[in-house]
Amino acid sequence: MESMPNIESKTKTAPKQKGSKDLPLPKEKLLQIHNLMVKARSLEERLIKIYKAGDAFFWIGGPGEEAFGVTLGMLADKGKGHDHDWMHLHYRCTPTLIAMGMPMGDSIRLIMNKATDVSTGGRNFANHYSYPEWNVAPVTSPIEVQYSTAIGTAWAQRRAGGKGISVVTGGDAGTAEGDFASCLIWASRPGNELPLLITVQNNKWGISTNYDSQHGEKHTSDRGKAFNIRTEVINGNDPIESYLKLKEVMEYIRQEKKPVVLEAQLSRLYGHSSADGANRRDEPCCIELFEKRLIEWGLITRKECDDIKKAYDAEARAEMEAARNEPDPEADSIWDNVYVDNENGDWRKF
Ligand SMILES: Cc1ncc(C[n+]2csc(CCOP(=O)(O)OP(=O)(O)O)c2C)c(N)n1
Repeated sequence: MESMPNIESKTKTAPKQKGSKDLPLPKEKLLQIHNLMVKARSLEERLIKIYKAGDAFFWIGGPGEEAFGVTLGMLADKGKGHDHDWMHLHYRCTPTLIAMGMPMGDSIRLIMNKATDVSTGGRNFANHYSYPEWNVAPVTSPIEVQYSTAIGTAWAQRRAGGKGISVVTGGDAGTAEGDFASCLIWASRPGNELPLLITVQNNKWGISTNYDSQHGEKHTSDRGKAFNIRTEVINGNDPIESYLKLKEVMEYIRQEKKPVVLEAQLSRLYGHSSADGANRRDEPCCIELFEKRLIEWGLITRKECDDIKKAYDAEARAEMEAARNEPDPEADSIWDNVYVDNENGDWRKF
C-alpha cells in the first residue's frame, strides 16, 4: 500500500530456539498474546459477516489493530474507581476489550442492536462499548471527544493520588480536532502534569483522506514535544514491541505522574467501515507476521494456529446464532441512559 508505515520491527532478531530464556517475552505470554489477537480477529470477521448478512446496520472496528490493542488491554489495570486505569477508547477497540475479558457475545449483541446488549441496550452501533465496572468510558461517535474526557479522569486520578492512570486511544486524522490539542495542553501544565497515556493509532487514513496530504509533522506524536511531553513511536503491527513499550510507558506514567504521547503505526485491514465495503485490503497483517515468528521459534505449529482460529470462528458463529433469537429494544427504553439516572451513579442502568 502506497502510504503504509515502514517501521522495521525492533524485536525481529530474537533467537530461533524453543523455550529459550532469550525469547523477548516468556513463551506463555507470547502464546497468550497470539491467542487473544486471533480471538479478536475472529470476532471482528464475524461482525462483518453479520453486517453483510443484513443483521446489522453498520460495521466499524479494529481488524489490523490486534497487536497494539490486545497488548494494551492486557496491561490495563482493570477495575472500577480512580485507583484503576480509566480507558477512553474509540471504535477500533475490540482487541483491547477482548484482552480485558469481554465475552464475544457482548460485541455481537451490540452490533445486532439487541436489548440484551450490555453496553447500550441495543441503542448504539458496532464497537461503541461501555463498561462502567471496568472504567471503560462510553465510546463516542464524534471522533476525538475521548481526548477531552480523558483529561477529566486523569485530573481526578492526580488528585486522588493512587496508582490509576488514564489511557486514551484515537486515530491519526482525528488529531486535527481541537480535543487533541486540549489534551496536550491540560496534560502538560507545569506542576499539574496528568497521569495520562495519550495514544494515536496511525493507520495513515482518515476514511479516504491520506495522512501524507494532511500532516506537516513527521509523526503525530511529535506534537507532544512542544509541550515537553515524552513521546514514542512504535510499530503497532508488532505485538512484542507494543507490549514492551506500553509496559515501559505505563510504568513511567504510574510512577512519575506525567503524560506520554505514543504513536502506534499499524494497518487498517478491512478498510474504514461497512461504508467502504469492509473488504480485506492488501496491508501487512499483524497476526500473519506474528505467527510466522512464533512458528519459526518453534513455539507453535501452523496446524495449532489454524485450530485456534477455527475454534474462535465457531464460538463467534454460535454467539451470533444465540443472539438472533433475543429481543430488540422496546420503544419505551428510548430515554434510558440518556442521563445519569440510577442510584449508583452509573451512566448505564440495566
Ligand atoms: C467530529 C467528527 N467529525 C467527523 C466524523 C466522521 N468520521 C468518522 S471516522 C472519521 C475518520 C477518522 O480517522 P482517524 O482519526 O484517522 O481514525 P481511523 O478511523 O482511521 O481509525 C471521520 C472523519 C466524526 N465521526 N466525528
